Amino acid sequence: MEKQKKYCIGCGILLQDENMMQEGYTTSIENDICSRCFRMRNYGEYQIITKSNEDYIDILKSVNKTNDLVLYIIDLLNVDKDLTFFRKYINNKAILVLNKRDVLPKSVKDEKIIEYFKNANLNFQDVIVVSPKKNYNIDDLLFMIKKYKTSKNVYVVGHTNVGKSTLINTLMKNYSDNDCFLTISPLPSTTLNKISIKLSDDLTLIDTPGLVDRGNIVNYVEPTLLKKINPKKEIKPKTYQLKKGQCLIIGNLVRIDYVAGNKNSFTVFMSNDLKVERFNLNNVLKLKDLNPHEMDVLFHEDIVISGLGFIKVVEEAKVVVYVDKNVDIYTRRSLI
Ligand SMILES: Nc1nc2c(ncn2[C@@H]2O[C@H](COP(=O)(O)OP(=O)(O)OP(=O)(O)O)[C@@H](O)[C@H]2O)c(=O)[nH]1
Ligand SMILES: [Mg+2]
Repeated sequence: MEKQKKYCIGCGILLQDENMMQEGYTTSIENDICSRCFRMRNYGEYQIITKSNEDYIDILKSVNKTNDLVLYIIDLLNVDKDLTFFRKYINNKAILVLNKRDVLPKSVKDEKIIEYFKNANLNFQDVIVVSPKKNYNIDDLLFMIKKYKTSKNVYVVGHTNVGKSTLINTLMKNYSDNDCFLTISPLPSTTLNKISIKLSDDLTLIDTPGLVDRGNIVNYVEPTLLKKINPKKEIKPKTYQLKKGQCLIIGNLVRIDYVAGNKNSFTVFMSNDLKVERFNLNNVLKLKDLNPHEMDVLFHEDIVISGLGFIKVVEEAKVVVYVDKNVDIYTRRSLI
């Protein structure tokens, strides 16, 4: 008789008890979770699995074939470089959920953040700012879901690490008696498959694996450093008045040389645990062996260092940014 297929309730992988070296291994098929999820939850031991982004695109295509509502999740500290990417694949009705509100300063108004995304004309039914970690705006989100859903099923999609599984766990904790044990972690590719979670008789949330951003710094730092990079608390922005010829060094990971422009203001929005230092650029050689990237920053733009956060620059500036060669850096209109 053929064995019945069973999937991990933490990450969605097909469970198997035959090969320890392969995905989905569990000591006994009686278990509900795989060994990888078990170790992440109980010991904080993380094991990176590299998922191909074709799988992610296949998932988007399969969601597109349904008529179901989609929650598109964005991490406010790591806003996608290309916001239109999602719409290349998904025509469904969708709500834009701006997640991890708690890490941006309280002084920034939600309306201002929402306005930024509404101006991008991305064709969402609605836009909402939330923080599942702080249980912020989750009631309003559920209200929106009920208002716009087209069937029982609601898909939760977005890049890896934006907090999709955390959001579903929080919705379930708040509004359902059913158990929900989605595994969450600070590493990319935690969720490996679609997972349906029944919140009530007329609402099922479907978690999905996220798109891995190869340019995100989390792929290139030691797991121990991840804790420092991922802000746990509200970011206290650090402002520096810089003159041409000065530089900022951030957490021994990034160096920004200000090479041309008038007296200028640089505000760093990154984890409080990352030390920021200012030097005269001729006096220090630190991090100069990293890949240099010359950039022209326009009036009121941010310099984004993928996975770390951003630096708001007020006036026009020419800068040289030194960072690991794989990490994506770019400018965008100031978020806040
Ligand atoms: N500060 C903050 N961190 C959050 C919040 N929600 C999730 N996180 C953190 O973000 C990281 C990723 O969370 P996950 O829920 O695993 O993200 P995901 O989108 O499911 O990731 P994949 O399964 O890899 O696609 C974890 O370290 C979470 O603790 C939030 O509201 N605020
Ligand atoms: Mg997940």
